[in-house]
Amino acid sequence: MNLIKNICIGLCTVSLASCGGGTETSEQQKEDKVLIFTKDITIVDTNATYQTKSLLYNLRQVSKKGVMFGHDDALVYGIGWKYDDIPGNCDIKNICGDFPAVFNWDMGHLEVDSTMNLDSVDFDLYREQIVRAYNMGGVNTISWHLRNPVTEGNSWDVTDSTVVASIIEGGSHHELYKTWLKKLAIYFKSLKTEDGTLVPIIFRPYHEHNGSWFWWGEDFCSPEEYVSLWKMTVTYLRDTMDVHNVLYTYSPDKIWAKEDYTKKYPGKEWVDILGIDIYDQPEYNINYFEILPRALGWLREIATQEDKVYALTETGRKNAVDTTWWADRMFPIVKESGVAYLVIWRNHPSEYWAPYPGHFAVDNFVKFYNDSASLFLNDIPNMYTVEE
Ligand code: BMA
Repeated sequence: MNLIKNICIGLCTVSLASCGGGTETSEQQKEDKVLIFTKDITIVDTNATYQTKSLLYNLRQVSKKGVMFGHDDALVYGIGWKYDDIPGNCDIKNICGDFPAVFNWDMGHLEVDSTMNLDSVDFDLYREQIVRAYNMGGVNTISWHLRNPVTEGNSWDVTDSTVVASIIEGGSHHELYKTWLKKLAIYFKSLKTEDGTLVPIIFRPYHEHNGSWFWWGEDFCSPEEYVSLWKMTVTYLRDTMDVHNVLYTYSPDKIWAKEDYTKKYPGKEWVDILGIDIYDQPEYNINYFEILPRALGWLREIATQEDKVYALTETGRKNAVDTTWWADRMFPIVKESGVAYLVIWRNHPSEYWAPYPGHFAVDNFVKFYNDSASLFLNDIPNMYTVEE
């Protein structure tokens, strides 16, 4: 259905243009072009903005060239600094000379009207930095460690195992939950450049749902309930709130069998990017170097079948303790996998995932940076337009 609509609109308007009517605006021409480029791609929101559709198209193109490097909260704090003290600072830039290509931000606590997210970053500063990242040519991804709408605890509060059932249609907290989604929608629509262009974001709600550490996790909802929550979220943002600058990512945690990945998959029409979170956690007896290539192989097969771009949406070795991890252990596996990007979590004194100036793993990180397959900000094309 979506596909047919796309092809039709694309070809109809282009044929009019080629008649030389001369009345078409350049905006319309851009729109025509992106429709042609994306005509074979299923997108969750067929009314997504030109820049958002272009981003989806370009993620596919870039994944053929290399893997974009992403870092959480890269522009707002790092080891030994905060934006308020050193605006413009960035640990990654300081160790390799370039910014990440992908920036992750977490919306946790926006839903309860907090001025700061769960990691104490001001939401106005976040907005400014999301727009800045876009203006620099970077890609913005958004995670959401939201609070528990039933118990009022946090994302990790799993004391009530019926939260998902309570917030989907027919549930006791459904109306309340819609007010949370509304706040998210208003924030997403406020992400605009000076000329009013909406900044595209890649939204990754209800992640790691095959683990049981978040209230939306494996033990706390059935596949039907999870899928219903997913569809309700998309429908509310896209159709009720008219949010059109979003691509949607589905991202379970590590998997032990291929079918684990799709157990709660909402379907091809409801997901734009297939993600997976896999951490190197020897402290939990996790053999990352065995699990990672196997899981990414399955992800590639599923993504090929679904015709989706895919990504390693979270990975890392806590406190960067392995000196050869970046260039010699993790990246040789990831660069062969076909993922469009990988994201490393935040650099905070309580936990850091990337080296910083003076850290013993800097040399190995720079070796990773120098690998032609790792893509930092200066390595990526304009992600927000389509080119021949
Ligand atoms: C988690 C941890 C938390 C943090 C949250 C959101 O994985 O890093 O400390 O609050 O992400 O960034």
